Parts: sequence; C-alpha cells; structure tokens
Amino acid sequence: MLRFRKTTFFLFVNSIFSSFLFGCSAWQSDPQTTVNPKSDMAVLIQDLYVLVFWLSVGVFIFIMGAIVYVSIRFRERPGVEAKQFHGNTKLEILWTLIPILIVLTIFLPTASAIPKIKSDAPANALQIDVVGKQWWFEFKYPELNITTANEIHIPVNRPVSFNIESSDVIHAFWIPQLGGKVDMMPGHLNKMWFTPTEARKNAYLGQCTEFCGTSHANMLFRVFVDEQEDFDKWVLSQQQNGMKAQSELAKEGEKLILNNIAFVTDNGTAIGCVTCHKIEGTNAMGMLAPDLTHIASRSTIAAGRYENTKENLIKWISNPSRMKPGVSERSGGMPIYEDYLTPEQIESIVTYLLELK
Ligand code: HEC
Ligand SMILES: [Cu+2]
Repeated sequence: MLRFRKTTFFLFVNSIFSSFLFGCSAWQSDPQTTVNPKSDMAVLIQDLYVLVFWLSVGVFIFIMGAIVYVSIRFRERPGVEAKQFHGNTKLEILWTLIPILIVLTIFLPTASAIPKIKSDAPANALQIDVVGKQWWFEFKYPELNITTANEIHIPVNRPVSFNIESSDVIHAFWIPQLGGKVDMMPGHLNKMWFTPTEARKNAYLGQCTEFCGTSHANMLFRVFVDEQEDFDKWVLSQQQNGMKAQSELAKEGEKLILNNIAFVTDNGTAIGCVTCHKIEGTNAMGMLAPDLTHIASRSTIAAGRYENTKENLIKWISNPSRMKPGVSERSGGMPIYEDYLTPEQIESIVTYLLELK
C-alpha cells in the first residue's frame, strides 16, 4: 500500500516538474505558435480561433453549471423522490435555436475569412518558389534571380506569394506565426500568400508538417522578416557569385571541391560535391542539393537543424547521416566523406565554405 502511494506521488511530482520544464523551453526560444500572429492572414485565422475558444468556454460553463444545478436541485433525499421529466416543447425549441445561433456565429466569420485567405496575391507581391525535398527546402526568387535553401528573407509590410511544390513525396509548408499550412505535392502547384507585419532579428520558425520519411522531424526552415533596407542589402549580396577562396587553407578546400579529384572511390565513381551542389560562378553546377554559393550567410545548416559553425560543418561533411538520419542512405543522398577524405582535407573544405559569405 505504502509502495503504491510512493509511486503515485513520484509520478505526480514528476509530471508537474516535466510540464514546468516543457513550458520553459517553449517560452525561452521563439515558439512555433499560432496564438501570436505576425501577418494579416495569420491574424484572420487567430481571430476565428479566439471566437470559437470563447464560445466553447461559454458552452462549457453553461452545461456544467446546468448539470450541477439539476443534480442538486432534483436529487433524491430522505422523503423526496428524484424528479423525472418527460418532454418540454419550450425547452426543445430553445435547445434547437441556441445551437443554430452558435453555429451561425462561427460560420459567418469563417465564410468571410476563407475567401480572403484563398484569394490571389496582389500584383506587387514578392514571388518565391519553394520546393520540398527529402529533407530540406529549396527557395527561389524568380524575379531577383536568387536561389537558396532553408532560410529566406522577406521585407516587412509587402505581400509575399509562395508557389509551393515537391520534387519527391508529399511535404507540408507551415510558418505558424505567419501562414500555412499548405501541402507540398509532387506535380501540383499550391499557392499561399500573406503580408508580414513585424520585422525582427530572430527568425520565424517553419517546419515540414507532413510525415515524409526518416528525417521528417529534421526538416525545418527559417523566415527572416527584414526592414526594406536590410532586405535590399541581403538581395544584393545573394546576387553575387561565390567568393574566391582567400586563406591558404580555403584555397586547398576550393581545389578539392572544384577539381573533384579526391572523390574518386575504389570502384571509380566520382562523387564530388559539384555533382550535387552549386556554387555560382564556378564549375560546381549540381542541382540536386542546397545551393552553397552563400552558405556562410546562413545561420543554420541541414534544413535549420544545426547552427552553421565550423564544428558542425566538419561533422556534417564527415558523416551527414550521423547528424540527420537517412541523409546518406537515400538515393542521391550526401555521401559519408570520412571514408574518402582525411580530417585535414575536410577542414580545408569547411574553411572554404565559411568564406562563401
Ligand atoms: C550525392 C549528392 C551530394 C553530394 C555529392 C554532396 N552533397 Fe552536400 N548535400 C546533399 C544533400 C541532398 C543535402 C541536403 C541534406 C538535408 O539537409 O537533408 C546536402 C547538404 C549539404 C550542406 C548543408 C547545406 C545547407 O544549407 O543546409 C553542406 C554544407 C554540404 N552538403 C556540403 C557538401 C560538400 C562540401 C560536399 C563535397 C565534399 C557535398 N556536400 C557533396 C547532397 C550531396
Ligand atoms: Cu517533409
């Protein structure tokens, strides 16, 4: 008996403590939340949520109150029998009318919000093409001639229109504070647009929200909402070709990547970076993997999963699958280079990558 109580007590304390820790983590970082919307469309959705929430609170309090009242008022007591009721036309009309009113109160604002959310983007909207891939996001700005991956910048207070697709399985595109979620389908274009209303230094977090294989949970992205001036600067820098290597070490790395020499395996197949990756202005023209032209300008690697540091890049190139399960195993996936390159070679490659600002 004592033992049972101890276990129960432990579970109770444990659950309270873990809820507390859970709350802390969500509170400290930028949460992926819908209840703090920062775009016109996200506000429309949030207003509907708030309306339904308070209606539910009202219904809950009314029903619970009525149950408690009836249970006490008409209960069986010594000398009093529990009361039974059979039919009451007035009440029946009332409890048909009230739900109809509630449903209408929800339906009318919903029916007015959905066409706005689904409408075509205004003509001045910034166009961004996004393609979901196992397990990262490719972003293109067709009018600005920019290609990047997993991190985008958009200017505040200008509509952005996303043209959403997938090149393999079904993914989904969602930035809880800004907009979505929209399915990313192979061979079918979906659209979504919104106007971000708050520029800030920290990114808005986005994520794939349709299970898409081993590393689905590691498929994240970041949206930076910039003041116009900062956005223009970003655009200018992204339109440049990849930098030439500066330091001696970086020059070695550049040679390794661009000459493809070190990557001939025992059975003779070349699996150099240039097969899959692009560095604008060089012979690295691969289209299968994230564009590396400005890899050093991004704050994260591996689809928002790890900070873009020297240490993480070394780990990534040595063995990407150890950092993101499934990456090397899938066909066309990034090879495990610790099998072909020395740690010194990998370090020189990373030194070059970090100069690609
Ligand atoms: C067979 C194709 C392939 C080859 C060859 C390849 N990669 Fe990759 N690489 C990928 C894919 C696919 C990803 C995206 C993985 C993900 O995030 O799920 C990636 C991701 C990366 C990233 C992270 C980019 C980002 O923005 O998240 C870096 C850096 C990188 N590769 C560097 C290299 C280097 C350096 C080489 C050569 C030594 C190389 N890759 C060779 C396919 C390849
Ligand atoms: Cu996915």
